[in-house]
Amino acid sequence: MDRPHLVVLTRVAPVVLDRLREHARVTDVSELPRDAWGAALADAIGVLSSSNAPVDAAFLAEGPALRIVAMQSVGYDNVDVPGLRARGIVLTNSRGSLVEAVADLTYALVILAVRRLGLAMAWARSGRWMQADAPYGHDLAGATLGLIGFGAIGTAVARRAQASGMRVVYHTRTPRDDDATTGGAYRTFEQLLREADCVVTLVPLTPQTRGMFDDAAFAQMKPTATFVNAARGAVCDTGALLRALESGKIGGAALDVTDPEPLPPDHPLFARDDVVIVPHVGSATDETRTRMAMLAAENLIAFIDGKPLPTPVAI
Ligand code: 8YV
Repeated sequence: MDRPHLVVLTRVAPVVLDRLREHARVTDVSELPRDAWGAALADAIGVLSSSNAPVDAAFLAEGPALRIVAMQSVGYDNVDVPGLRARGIVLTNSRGSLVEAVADLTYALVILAVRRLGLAMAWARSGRWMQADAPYGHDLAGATLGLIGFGAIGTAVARRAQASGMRVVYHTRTPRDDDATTGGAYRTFEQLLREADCVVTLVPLTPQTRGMFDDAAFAQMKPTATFVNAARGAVCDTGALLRALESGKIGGAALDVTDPEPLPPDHPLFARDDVVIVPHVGSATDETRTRMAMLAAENLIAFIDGKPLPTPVAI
């Protein structure tokens, strides 16, 4: 009997491909142009994708035999969920496999933003240091970190912040019942914006969160406060962020994600010393990305073997 055909859409470690090939015929199209994927997708029963390989309606139309989409990512906002639901296609993600790496990167952005290290690096590189010391940043100790989204990654960021002496407040749709354990304190969105010295987004991109950081949101933040986006670029209105920085409504920003993404190198945000931008590298370590991809592979293998899926997404 023909072995089931799986297609890998994103770059993964060889060990992951080897693991999949123990159970299926595998085609890796990650190095091919998107318009060359059709031949492989024609009989594929499953794909391994990620946040930078959209599984949209056009993609689904090229995969008539598709039965499972396994994401090497937590987010799946680039997946046509209604399209999967209509065809009974199963979706899985890599939740739980990237928490510490993303929390490290997120807290690195907090430090960069609060201490104004983007400006300090530009000050040194530009030669201004030859004339004067760089402008001061702010202490982490005693400052308030405001987390929008307080799940596994948010609580891991909170641990890092509390180790630096930061107070942690958070906003979620419903308050958690373990604030005594996490050390976090629930705030409404508006309360958090007014209180936080650094606001961090860690929410999935949904119709409710898209554009939630707009002119009105930034206007409620302290003018000395900074903004960190470690969620999805479109959670923030990029024009509103630029206006808030230009008008002094906020003191700076550090971004792991942008809208659009990638952000063109001539974008005005790149020209600003009070903005640090990294190219969506929250989970981008050898160890974590391999762990994420292996979890996606184990979901595909479990599906082929008719066993319970490790990390299914209810759609
Ligand atoms: C990666 C992510 O950017 O997990 C997510 O949702 O955004 C990150 O882990 C990427 O999606 C992994 O390929």
